[in-house]
Amino acid sequence: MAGALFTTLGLTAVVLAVLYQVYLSPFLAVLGVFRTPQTFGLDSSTCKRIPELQACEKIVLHQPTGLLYLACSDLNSRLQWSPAVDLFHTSRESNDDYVATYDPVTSKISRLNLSNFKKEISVHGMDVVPSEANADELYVYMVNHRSPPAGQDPKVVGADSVIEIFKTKVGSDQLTHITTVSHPIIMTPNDVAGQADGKSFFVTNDHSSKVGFTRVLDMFRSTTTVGYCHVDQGCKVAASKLLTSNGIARALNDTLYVASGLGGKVTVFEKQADNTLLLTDVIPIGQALDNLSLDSNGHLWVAAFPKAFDIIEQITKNTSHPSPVAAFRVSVNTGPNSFYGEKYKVEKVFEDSGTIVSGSTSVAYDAERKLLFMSGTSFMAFAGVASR
Ligand SMILES: *[C@@H]1O[C@H](CO)[C@@H](O)[C@H](O)[C@H]1NC(C)=O
Ligand SMILES: *[C@@H]1O[C@H](CO)[C@@H](O)[C@H](O)[C@H]1NC(C)=O
Ligand SMILES: *[C@@H]1O[C@H](CO)[C@@H](O)[C@H](O)[C@H]1NC(C)=O
Ligand SMILES: CC(=O)N[C@H]1CO[C@H](CO)[C@@H](O)[C@@H]1O
Repeated sequence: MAGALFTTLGLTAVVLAVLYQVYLSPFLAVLGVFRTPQTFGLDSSTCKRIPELQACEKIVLHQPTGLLYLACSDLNSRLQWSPAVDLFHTSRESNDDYVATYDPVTSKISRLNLSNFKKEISVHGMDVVPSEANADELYVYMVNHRSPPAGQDPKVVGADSVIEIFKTKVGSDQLTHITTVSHPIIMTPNDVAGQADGKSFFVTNDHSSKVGFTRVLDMFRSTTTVGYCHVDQGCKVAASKLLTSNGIARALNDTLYVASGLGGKVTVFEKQADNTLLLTDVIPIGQALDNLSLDSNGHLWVAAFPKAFDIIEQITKNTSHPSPVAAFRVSVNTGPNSFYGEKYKVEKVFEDSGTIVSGSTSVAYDAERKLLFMSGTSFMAFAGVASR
């Protein structure tokens, strides 16, 4: 009997060890539970903080002018209403959110006036795309986490999230609303990659349901999707069975990159003629990831969290809690290793323990002016980075 018991115990230990190796260990590694963040690549003397711009979750660079478009909120509102992290402490969406431009040359911040739009906006992911007809005209695609219709409890039904499409001119202080796209496929939108026609976009869903326990299981299962929507034709699922989809970025040749937040990797897709996405590559990064952006050299910039639990603490509880940050640059490998199957070169450009920059969720690189911009739920900063 004792022999059988030991065999059972031994087997259980083996099963647990295998489970640990296969599931938990890579997960804990990505989350950085045992990681000590490095400190390099950022110099506080060349960094500038912009205290007026707080809680800006997404920044988009307009490369020709160097102007930045930011989707911002207010620290306190973020702790009250953040559907992506199950914060519904108020029954209504935040009414302090706004879109601003920032000019790094003059340091001028302009809050944009939303015209033809009477509702509230609760921002999250955003994309700014020059129109294919006129490069001075920009389409702005925005996630809007609206509150559900009156009488419905957001804790029960979740947010009524939609994508808003606005139009603006480069440098203008006015965003003119074109349309609201609401569809069941836009369920838990996180980020959006817009097309130059002002009518269509890809959107990532960061969970498989708006509320409930299945959202916890989403951390371990490949359950999230990327949707494709066209204002005249509706939406469809463009890619599915993805792990914790987060930021999305589109290259001009219709390659799309989707960050897998807890997977610590970037998935690469080619857009097909029917607007579905074909998975072509997976780029391992090894840290919990957030938003992505492409620079004009075709390099992909990835904002990452060396210590995932610190950013969770900062986003959901204490906006002053320091959260280490890192940025990675991904380029096509042209060196000798490309022969051995390393198609992409992944470089860590900087890492900081949270003293200079803390909790950055979005990074954008101006390759012409050699300026790196970072924004996060609790701050914004920018730094000059040597070109390599
Ligand atoms: C915003 O734009 C509308 C329409 O042009 C205008 O009536 C309003 O005064 C503007 N508001 C601000 C604060 O500029
Ligand atoms: C598409 O563009 C990206 C970014 O410039 C580049 O890295 C990638 O190799 C291109 N893909 C194809 C299939 O040409
Ligand atoms: C928030 O974090 C800061 C920095 O670690 C700490 O000093 C402060 O006591 C924390 N506040 C709360 C309410 O825990
Ligand atoms: C588009 C976007 O903002 N995506 C992520 C950026 O970072 C915040 C904070 O972690 C996330 O909540 C967003 O999902």
